[in-house]
Amino acid sequence: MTDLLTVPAEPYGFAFDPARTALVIIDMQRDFLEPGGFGAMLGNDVGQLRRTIAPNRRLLAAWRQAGLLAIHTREGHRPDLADLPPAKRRRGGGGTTIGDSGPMGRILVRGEPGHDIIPELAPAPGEPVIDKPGKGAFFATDLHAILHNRGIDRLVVTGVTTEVCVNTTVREANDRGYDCLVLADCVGSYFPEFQAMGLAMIKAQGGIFGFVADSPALLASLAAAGLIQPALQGAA
Ligand code: C5J
Repeated sequence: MTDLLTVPAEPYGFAFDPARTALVIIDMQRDFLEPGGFGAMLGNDVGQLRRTIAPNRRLLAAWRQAGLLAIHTREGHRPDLADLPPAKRRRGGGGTTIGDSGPMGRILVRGEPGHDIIPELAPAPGEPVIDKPGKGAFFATDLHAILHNRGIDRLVVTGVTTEVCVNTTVREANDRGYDCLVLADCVGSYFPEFQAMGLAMIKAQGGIFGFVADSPALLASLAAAGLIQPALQGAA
């Protein structure tokens, strides 16, 4: 077994065995992040999410170089919307909603352009992609089975949005026995106050849901262990 590494984090250091740790990148989808997508159409400032692209790219490149498991998720529904709860469809303040035509195809429907992961973070062959109908990545998916079968007990969680799908996934993971490290510079919210609170809630009360650090701290620990080239710590 690989020695445990420790990343300086809040509320205290996050110890992990890289071979038993997966990077889970949540919902870095075009409709959430791109200027012409559904999120922008609703009037959100996608810049708040786009600032996470460069650090996620850096992290993913390092993670791959270290030969570790990276998993991608996408929020979306079947084209017939049979897996879309009426309550989820109803909510959203009226107007254009899930399943309707949007600027990048039908909103949050699998197979539509807006449902795709942004090209900057496209999954590599062999990296699992989890299509999830809910906010959490464990609900109605095979994520837990995939992690369990690979002996994974720690997660590094990044993606969007901090207070919705990232928080929900971390809480689901916590209840299933995983330790989660959330990287503050690699998660984003359209709302700065939710970004701050979303992170504060995870690390509160001695890490009630998990740990929070920045990606350079994790990259430094991988480099110190010789798992990545030191150059990758700063490469975009
Ligand atoms: C939302 C998500 N915000 N990925 N989805 O509806 O956080």
